[in-house]
Amino acid sequence: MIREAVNKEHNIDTKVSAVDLVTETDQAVEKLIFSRLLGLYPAHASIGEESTAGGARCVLTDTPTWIVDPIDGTTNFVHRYPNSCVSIGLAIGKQPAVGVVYNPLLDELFTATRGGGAFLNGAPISVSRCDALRNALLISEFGSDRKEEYMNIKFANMRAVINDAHGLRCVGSAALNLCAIAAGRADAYFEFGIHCWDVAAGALVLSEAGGVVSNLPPNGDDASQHFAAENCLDRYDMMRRQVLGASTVQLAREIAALIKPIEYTPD
Ligand code: LIP
Repeated sequence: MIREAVNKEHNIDTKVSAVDLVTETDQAVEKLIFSRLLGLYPAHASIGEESTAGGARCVLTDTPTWIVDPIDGTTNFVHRYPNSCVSIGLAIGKQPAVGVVYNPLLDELFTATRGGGAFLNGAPISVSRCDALRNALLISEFGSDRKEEYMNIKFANMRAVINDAHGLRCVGSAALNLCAIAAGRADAYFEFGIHCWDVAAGALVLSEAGGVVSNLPPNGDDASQHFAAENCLDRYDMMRRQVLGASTVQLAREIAALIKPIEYTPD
């Protein structure tokens, strides 16, 4: 549906801000996914980007919950920049259990199950093992919130990491950013203002590929303590609207010590 729709004229609407875009394809894809999934699993709960925009409650409970972003990278989709995907996560007991991220334009399917590894088109993937900022390719995003105070922090964070890093990319899809780290195509990604549907699937893909997924330590806390545990996914709260994903604990720790978290109101 996305591949066919990308070259057609879009009916573009806006949501929370003038740059928070939605098209009829986002809505149609989400409807299709939920009708199939909830038809198969009627006792399960659901959280979807477009359902939430339409007024549905966005609450994560212990009930198995399908968390769906029908097009992650809607701005790319609207502009025909080939970096958008469908993101489907299943959380059980609030923990990511299944993650599926599909970029139909490049025909790339990332999958993961808890404890079962991570795959790209069926082949196992793993992170780069980069453990120092001076060797790292980074990804971050501005998101769709243009509030001056937060924009200043986002610019300052990018400024804080770029001197030492090999480079910094903004490519417009949180789920694909996490999968890029998982596949060793980049080494770390951080963003503030994302939602649970942007990260539910990609966080598991990255963790299963051997990477680190975490919230940021609150301002002033010691980053080295925060990243002491190897498996941070257990403690990752996807409702907190922030993510730091990295190939290694050492790299996550180095970045966390340089950037300032933004505490958005949780989902
Ligand atoms: C987008 C993200 C992107 C982020 C935007 C937005 P959408 O998702 O994946 O990385 O910067 O704020 O959340 O709106 O295209 O599904």
